[in-house]
Parts: sequence; structure tokens; C-alpha cells
Amino acid sequence: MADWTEYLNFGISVAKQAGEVVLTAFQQQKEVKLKSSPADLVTETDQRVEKILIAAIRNQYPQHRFIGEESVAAGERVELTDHPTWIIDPIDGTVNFVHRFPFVAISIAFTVNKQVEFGIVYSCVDDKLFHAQRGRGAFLNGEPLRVSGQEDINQCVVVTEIGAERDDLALSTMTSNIFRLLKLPVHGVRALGTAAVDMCQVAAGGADAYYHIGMHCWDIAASAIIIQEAGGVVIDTDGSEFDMMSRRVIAASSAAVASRIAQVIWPFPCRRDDEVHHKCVHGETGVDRL
Ligand code: LIP
Repeated sequence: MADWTEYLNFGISVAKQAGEVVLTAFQQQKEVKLKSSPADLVTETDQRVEKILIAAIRNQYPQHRFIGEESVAAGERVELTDHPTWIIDPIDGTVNFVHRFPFVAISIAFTVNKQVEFGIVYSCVDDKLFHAQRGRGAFLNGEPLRVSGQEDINQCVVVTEIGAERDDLALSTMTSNIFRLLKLPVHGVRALGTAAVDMCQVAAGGADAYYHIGMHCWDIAASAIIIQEAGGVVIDTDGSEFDMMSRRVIAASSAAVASRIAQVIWPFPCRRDDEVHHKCVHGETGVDRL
């Protein structure tokens, strides 16, 4: 197994530096623009932080490639190749950032031959750096992470998100999913507003599962490997193998909990990340999704 530690350490250093930019802007007034829906926000800081991250990494590794949330929003294609590729969400939890709700994260995943080799999630406000390298464990600020190992769905705290969709089909699907889970019952359902930080709660054992439909590869590519290296499982919402481009995920403390959630929740149709340009126009009938 290749050793990507040098690249990981560089990624951690640029994430921390970019985190200082996010934290400074967090307290300031922000100019907000809309993307695919009235709840899909972007600020100048999202764009600036992504440029800072890509410029720093490209300067160190000129041959590497990038998939960045705001670059894709500006029209770049989502194309995952065998080349070393950095998958970047400069601010995961932009709505939280705009409202100063204190859960915002920089998410960076690194792939080679289309396989994630390491992931970094830096939760800026509470200064929590989660990372994992394939085959080498998961860590929070240097301390090892382990999932809860919970196998009984009725003993679970489940994290999810409502997301940015505001059309009837997506909202009715997501709210009915929460209803069915609560009726099992589960101990509780939580949502922090950032997929990356949500999933890191599962890796740390504070929550037992996470599921979502509609997020993007840059939201979850890093936190997926963090959960896997903490001993958890990550699958598609239909129970099949996880595919970061599918926009569907279940991540859990055990296979038993993951498969039980797959039986209860329903997806709504979303185009894959690698199938559509993200210059979505919020049309009369809602977002350009399918
Ligand atoms: C966010 C996700 C969150 C989802 C939001 C949004 P962003 O990512 O992390 O899970 O509910 O709709 O997609 O846009 O803040 O990077």
C-alpha cells in the first residue's frame, strides 16, 4: 500500500491555513448569492477559500487535478480520473456560515486511480481536525477515532440533512424518511447543516448513523473514509456499494444499522455529480435535477 503521508500532511497544513480565512470571515458581514435553489447559498469567501486551497496545492503538486464545489458551480465538469485528484469543499455548511451557526468545515479528499487515499475535515469554529488515511486509522486532533459499534437501530442517534432542495417531491421524501425512522423508533435524529461534520460525529461515536440524498461528492468524500477507517460502514441508500458520485449515502457504526436504514428510507431522483454541469438554473418548476 502506497504511503501518502507527505501529501496528507500538506493537505492538513493548507486546511488549517484556509481555516483562519474562514474564521475571520465568519464574524463579518457577507454578500450571499443563490445557486440551485433559494437555500443553496454561496459567498465570496467560499470562492476565495477554494482558490487559495487549489493554488497552494497546485503550486506543490502541479500535475494533480481538482474537483472543487465552486469551480464546478462556475461550469467545470466533475471528472474523476486515475490522476491524483483533490476533491474540495471550501466551506461545507455555507448556510451555517452565513448565519454564524457554528458548524462549518473545510473538506478535502485525495484520490488516486479513483480511490480515496485520505480525507481531511477541518471543523473551523471548534478547531477540530478529523483525518484518515486508507489502512492507517482515523483521528481527531491526533487522537484515534472509533465508531460506537451500535448494532441495534432502536438504540441509535441518526444524523441527516434536509439539504437545499425545496421542491415538493424532495421535501416530502426527506420528511417522510425522518418520520419512518422516528417511528421505529430511534433514540433521535439530528442535523448540523454540514454533511462532513455530520459524518464525523459517526466516526467519533457520538452518533450511530448518517444518511442523505442530494449532497455532492465534495461534501462526503473525505468524511466517508474517516468513518471507514474508524471502523464504520458506508453504503448506497439502496444497500449497494457506496459511489461518491451517486448523491446518496448511508454511513453507520455497523452493517446491521446501515442495512436497517436502507430498508426504511426512500431516495428521490438526483442526477449523478459526474452527469451534469452544476450551472443549475432555478427554473419555474424548481431546480434542474432530473
Ligand atoms: C451542504 C451540505 C449539507 C446539505 C446542504 C449543503 P455546502 O454543503 O453539507 O449536508 O444539507 O444542502 O449541500 O453547500 O454548504 O457546501
